Amino acid sequence: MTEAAGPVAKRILVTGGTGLVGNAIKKVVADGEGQPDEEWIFVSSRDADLTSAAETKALFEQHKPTHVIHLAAMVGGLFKNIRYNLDFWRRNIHINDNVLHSAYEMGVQKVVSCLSTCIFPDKTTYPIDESMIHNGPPHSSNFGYSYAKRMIDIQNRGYFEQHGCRFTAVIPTNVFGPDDNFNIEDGHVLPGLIHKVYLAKQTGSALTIWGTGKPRRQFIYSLGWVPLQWEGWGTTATLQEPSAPPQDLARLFLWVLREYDEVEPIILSVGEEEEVSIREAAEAIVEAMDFRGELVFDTSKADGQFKKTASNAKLRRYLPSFQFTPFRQAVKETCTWFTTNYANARK
Ligand code: NAP
Ligand code: GFB
Repeated sequence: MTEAAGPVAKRILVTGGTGLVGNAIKKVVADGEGQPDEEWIFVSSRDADLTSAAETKALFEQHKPTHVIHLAAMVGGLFKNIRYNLDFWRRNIHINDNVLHSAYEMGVQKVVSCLSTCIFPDKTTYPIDESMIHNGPPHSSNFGYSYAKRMIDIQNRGYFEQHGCRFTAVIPTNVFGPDDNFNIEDGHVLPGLIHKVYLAKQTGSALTIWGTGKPRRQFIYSLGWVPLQWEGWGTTATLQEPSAPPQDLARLFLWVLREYDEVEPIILSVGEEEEVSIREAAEAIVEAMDFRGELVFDTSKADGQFKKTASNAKLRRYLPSFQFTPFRQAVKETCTWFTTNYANARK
């Protein structure tokens, strides 16, 4: 997908443009937040397999981007990570090296890559901040993904020191929203539980929550609000008009791309006080979907990392008045999106 609204000064290539975060950025840009001097190009694995150096180079030569938002990655929830740590490491290391090196070779002015708060040390003090990435081993459940993501920070520093490149990274907490991967076995907890509630309502069965429900997470909404007439979904969702200016992760990406000048990464997170337990997250879904059945905890399943409470103090220093959509409202919108788009949702 390419969008240009005027004389183009920036050609922005978004890798992973068909995923949860890529789709949210696409919607925000399509909804009028793209600037006249920007051309946006959203690509997926169908345009190039970024584990291949040759295909990555060809993609960059085709589009000649001046800026890159690098989202493409092998992504998954706790249980997919446990099963495929080696694949997470190898694929993501190849993807990241190919993208960053092609960006360097093509003279790209700025790259914003995407890390994750799960890359921080498991044994740590809280809250976690940007200075702590390399302090100790990540949680063992996702060491492959985490070490691969940490190496982006190493490469960014290297490209800056040796070549003066402005390659940086953001560190979001657990993301959710429309266009997520709702696959129960492979996906993250919120889309997985939304899908499970949807099925449990149909069959009149209990909702099984994996683990104890005690681990804690900070969730960030991908989108902020959903345009009522977004045609890309095939169906029009019935959702609330926003009462406040739309916010959240996609808009933070636009801000980082346009205004954040550090090579050092920045955590994109709601406040520490917004952290919820998995049980509370499940209860928000139950309420949003009006599920009346029983809740069962399958404690034979892993809990994963207990918590990764992150500080958004750095973000707040830059954007003191930035507003996040309240968690329950965002969950409600996501549940509505999933039920409305069930036929076409990734699951
Ligand atoms: P997602 O929905 O799974 O989307 C992944 C994207 O990467 C898709 O567009 C996919 O293309 C593309 N991709 C995967 N392998 C590729 C390959 N070999 N070559 C080219 N493209 C490839 O992921 P997401 O949740 O939006 O995540 C976006 C970024 O945010 C990732 O870097 C992830 O690590 C990071 N992040 C995610 C979370 C979260 O909770 N979801 C939290 C923190 C950070 P296809 O559609 O063609 O498969
Ligand atoms: O989102 P999630 O899979 O990943 O959440 P992480 C896992 C937590 O939710 C664990 C519980 O405590 C699970 O026991 N849980 C309960 C469930 N029910 C379910 C369910 O139906 N599905 C899933 N998936 N979990 C991931 C990392 O960690 O965070 C990734 O492994 C990635 O690498 C992502 O970075 C952001 O938050 O534990």
